Amino acid sequence: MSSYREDFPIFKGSDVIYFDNAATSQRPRQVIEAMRSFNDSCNANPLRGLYDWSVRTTDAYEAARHAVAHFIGAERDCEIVFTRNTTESINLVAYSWGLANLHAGDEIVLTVSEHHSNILPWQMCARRTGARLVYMECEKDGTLPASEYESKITDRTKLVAVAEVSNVLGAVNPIREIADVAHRKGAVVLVDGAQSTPHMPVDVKALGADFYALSGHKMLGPMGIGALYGRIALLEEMQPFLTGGEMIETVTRESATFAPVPEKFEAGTVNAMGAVGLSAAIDYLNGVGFDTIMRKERDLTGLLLDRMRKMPEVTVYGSEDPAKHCGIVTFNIEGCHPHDVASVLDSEHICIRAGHHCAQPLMKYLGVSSTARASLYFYNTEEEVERFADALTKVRGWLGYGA
Ligand code: 7TS
Repeated sequence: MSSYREDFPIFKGSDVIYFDNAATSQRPRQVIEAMRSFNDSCNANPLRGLYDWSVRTTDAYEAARHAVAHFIGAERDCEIVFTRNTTESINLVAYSWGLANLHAGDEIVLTVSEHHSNILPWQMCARRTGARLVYMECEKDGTLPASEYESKITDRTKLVAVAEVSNVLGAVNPIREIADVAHRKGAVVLVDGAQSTPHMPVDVKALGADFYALSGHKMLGPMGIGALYGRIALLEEMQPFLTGGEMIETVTRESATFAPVPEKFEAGTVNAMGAVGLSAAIDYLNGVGFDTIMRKERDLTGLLLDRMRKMPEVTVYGSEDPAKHCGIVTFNIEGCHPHDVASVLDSEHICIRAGHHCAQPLMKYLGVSSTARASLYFYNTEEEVERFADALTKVRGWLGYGA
């Protein structure tokens, strides 16, 4: 029994096996308590009030910004813009930076394994500016060969937008190497960190990221809070994405001047309680430590892959090496639709994901229309993996295909 599991109220007295952590993680008591304490002690509209509760809300919100900056190695707190999630962070860059800086003939380089959140905003930019999308192809296990980024990032490249970790294969992209090539060509690098911040230490400076997007709900925090890191020089020259209250300096009937970053990008009332929750999630992750998180995920994934290798009807996608999965195990069972696999496992109180995982170009590349996906996190247990593997051996029988 993992002692970490006991920190998560949702598992108390429950036999549910939650293996959909790549979609959203669960929240420990410490996060829930931090949000409750904020709610019960000082909830008010931040940034505008001059009374104690509003000032304390503002302080808590700015402390959370500092926590995120420190967590991902940003030099300055103002390089962190709070958003709703990774999707909004990437859209902010697409609308504010992309539409202003991309032109006909420019190229935006992506990988074929991107989540739709890191494809659609660039399709929009390409449509509206005349820029072109160029895809780097990965190997079947998700590895991105150096020849891809060395050949596809060229003098025409203005932006390279890549996920640090694939949400389907769990493969980690060589961001530093990609960024070095991109910067040599004068391109800007956006990193989608939705699947990396929950699993590994991140240092945006060491990675060479110019922009870095993350979601709180995938790293033990609440839904509705995410962040965008942007290099200060880039953020300062960008126009706002959304406009309205709290992001201005002065407004006349005809025009406005904007507040400095990051307020320029945080129009309207912000999600202060979400930020407090995200900050508590960061404290919790740091308390467990990424060494422990990575070791536990590797051990659990290794156990699951060992069990699955003994099931000839099961095809696993991704690396043979459990350390290269970030807890994500994507698979199919011969003759069974992944939706049926997920539904029948649900009746055993096992939560997994099935479908295209918002990565249809990757599905096409892998030659499948959909897959099942179990995604583990450090609070899962060996016992859960064994119960899940036992259930997998029975899926074909339950679905009427014989044992
Ligand atoms: N990028 C990656 C790599 C992701 O895995 C996801 C969500 C997103 C972006 C979007 O994150 P959001 O918080 O803005 O929604 N991935 C998944 C998933 O794999 N299953 O459900 C959501």
